[in-house]
Amino acid sequence: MHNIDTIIALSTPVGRGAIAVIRISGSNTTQILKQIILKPSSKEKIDEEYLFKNARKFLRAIISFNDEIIDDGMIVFFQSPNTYTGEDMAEIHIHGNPLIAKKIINVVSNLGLARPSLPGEFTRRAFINGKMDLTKAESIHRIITAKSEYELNAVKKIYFGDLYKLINRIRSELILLKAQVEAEVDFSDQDIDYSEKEKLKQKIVQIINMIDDVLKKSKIASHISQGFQIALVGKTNAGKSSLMNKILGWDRSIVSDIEGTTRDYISEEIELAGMLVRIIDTAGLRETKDHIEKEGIRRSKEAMEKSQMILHVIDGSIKEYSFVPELEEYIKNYKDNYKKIIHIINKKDSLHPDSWNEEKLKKYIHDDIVVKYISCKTGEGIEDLKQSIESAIKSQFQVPDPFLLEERHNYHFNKIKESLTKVQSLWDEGAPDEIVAIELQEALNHIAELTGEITTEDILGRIFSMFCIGK
Ligand SMILES: Nc1nc2c(ncn2[C@@H]2O[C@H](COP(=O)(O)OP(=O)(O)OP(=O)(O)O)[C@@H](O)[C@H]2O)c(=O)[nH]1
Ligand SMILES: [Mg+2]
Repeated sequence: MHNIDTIIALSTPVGRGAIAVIRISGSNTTQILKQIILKPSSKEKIDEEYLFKNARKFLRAIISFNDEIIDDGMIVFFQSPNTYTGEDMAEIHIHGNPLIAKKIINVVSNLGLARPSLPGEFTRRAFINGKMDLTKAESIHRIITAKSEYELNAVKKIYFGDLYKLINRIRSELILLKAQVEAEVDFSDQDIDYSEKEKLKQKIVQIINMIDDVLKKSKIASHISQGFQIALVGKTNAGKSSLMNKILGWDRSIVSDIEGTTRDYISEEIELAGMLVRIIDTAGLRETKDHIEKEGIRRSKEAMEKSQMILHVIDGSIKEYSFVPELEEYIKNYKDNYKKIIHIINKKDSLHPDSWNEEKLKKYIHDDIVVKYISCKTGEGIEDLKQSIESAIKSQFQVPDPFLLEERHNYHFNKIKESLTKVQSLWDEGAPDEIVAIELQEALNHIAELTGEITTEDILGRIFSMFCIGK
C-alpha cells in the first residue's frame, strides 16, 4: 500500500458543514484530477495543459466518475515545487457532507492512484522536502489544538521562527567555540592560553543563560496555557468552602461546622481578570491522633502542584495550632516563582487572642509571605482578597515572550546544557582540548536534533502521529 506515493485525505473535520476540502499530494495529482474533474461549461474532462495554465487559481469543477456526477465544487491545483509539501498538490472543495468526501476518496483509492494519508503526512512531507524545519512542522499541530488565546500566541512565535532563530544563534556560537578549540588542537602543541580560555568560558556561560531563559519562559507559559487554577487548602473547618462560595458569589460548596465536610475535590470555573479560572476546594487536612489522613494530603498536594495559585486558609477563631506537616513542608519549601501562595486568616469576626497572626506566620514561614485577614461571615476583606487574586493572575499573564516548548525541545536543551556544564568542568580540570571538542560536538548534535537535521523514523513517527489526518 505504501508504495503509492500520492496521498489523499479529507482535511476539514468529519461532519456536516457548508463546505469540505479534500487534499491530494504527490506525483499522481494531475492524473487524478484528469480522471474525476469535468469543466462545468462543456462537461469535458480537464487536461494537464489546463491545470498548469490555471495553477493556484480557483476553478469551478464538476466532480464525476464513470458518468456519475458526484458533486459540484471547486478545485485548486498547486504545481511543485512551490507547494506546502513540495509536491504537486490539489484541493477539492465540495459540499460538506461526509458521504461525498468518502465517495471521492474511495473512487481515487480504487483507481490505484492515491492512498488515504496517515496522520500528519502532508506536514511530514513538507518537513522531509525541506519546506520547513522540525520546530515549525510540529508547531502546526499546536496551532490547531491550542485552547486559549495565550497558548495560540505562544505557539505562533514558534511557527514564525523565533525558536528556530534562537537555536541557530546557539548553533553559530557553538560552531565558533568548537572551531577555536579545534584550532588549538591542530596547530599548537600547547592548550589554549589563559586569557583566551577565560573568553571561551564566558561564552559558555552566556549560552547556558540563553537556554535557561527559554526553559524558564516555557515553564511559565506551559503552566498558564493549561489554564489558571487556584487551590484552596488548609485544615478542616478553616472556612475553605465558605471562601470558595464567597469568591464564586453563590453557594457551590457545602459549609458546615462538622470537620471534614468536604470529602473530595469540588471544582468550579469562574471568570476573574478576564480569564477563565478554575477554583478547587479541597478536603480539609487533619491529624487524627498522630495518624494523618494520607489520601486527603495526597489530593491536596496534587491540587497544589497543578495550581498556579494556592490560598492557604487558616482558622483565626481558634488557638494557634501546628500545620499538617506535609502541607507545612510544601508551603515552606515553595520556591517556584510562577506560583503564588496567599495565607488567609479567616473568621476575623471572632479572632482568638492566641490564633495565628501575620507576625507569627512570617516568623514561622518567612518574611516575604502574603497574609490577608478575612471574614466569610461578615464579608470583610473578601473584595480586597479578590483584587489581590486578580492582580496576581494579570501579572502572571504578562510574561514577556512566552515560548511553548515541546517535551522534546526541553529534553534537547537540557542535554545541551549538560554538555556545556561538562565543558566548564573539563576546562577547570585542565582536560585536553580534544575531549572538550567532543563534548561541544555532542551539544551540536542535540541542536541538529532540535531542528530535525538529524532525525530518526521513530522520532518523526512520534511527532506526526499526533497530528490529525489531512494536515
Ligand atoms: N465566625 C465565622 N465562622 C465562619 C467563617 N467562615 C466559615 N465559618 C464557619 O466555619 C465552619 C467551617 O466552614 P467550612 O467553609 O465548611 O470549612 P472548610 O474549611 O470547608 O471545612 P472542611 O470542608 O471540613 O475541611 C462553618 O460552620 C462555617 O459557618 C467566618 O468568617 N466567621
Ligand atoms: Mg469544606
